[in-house]
Amino acid sequence: MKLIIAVVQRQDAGDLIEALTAAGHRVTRISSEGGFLREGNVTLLIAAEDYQVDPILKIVREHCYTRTRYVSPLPPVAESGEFYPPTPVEVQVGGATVFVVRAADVRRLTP
Ligand code: 2BA
Repeated sequence: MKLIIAVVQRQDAGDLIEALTAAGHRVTRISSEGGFLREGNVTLLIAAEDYQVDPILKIVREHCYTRTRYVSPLPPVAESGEFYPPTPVEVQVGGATVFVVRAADVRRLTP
């Protein structure tokens, strides 16, 4: 059994969750934020049998796109009177960052 942790862009999350649930997988969506861009993204938790991992990753790959973002770094400390406008830096975000970890057990507890 595996726990798949997938960090995806918010724009891709809705369609991806729909596709995963349509294929019979259970998904938990958690709102998260990337440490670099400090923008909202989505983390999905998907517990699955080993044989389901590859089909799940295929669905993730099909629904997550690479996007280009431009980040303005902090302006350098300038000598008095000088101004250096920061040049935006191009960053490629996505498709998805996926961690596949061994899960000992998955239990749904009821009273
Ligand atoms: P962020 O940390 O906001 O990173 C967004 C994008 O910025 C990254 O896209 C990457 O292209 C770039 N980036 C991140 N750290 C960088 C650095 N130190 N220097 C230069 N560029 C950097 P992705 O690689 O597609 O990552 C998308 C999101 O996935 C990340 O958002 C973060 O939330 C998560 N993530 C990526 N790698 C991770 C890891 N090793 N552990 C945990 N979360 C990770």
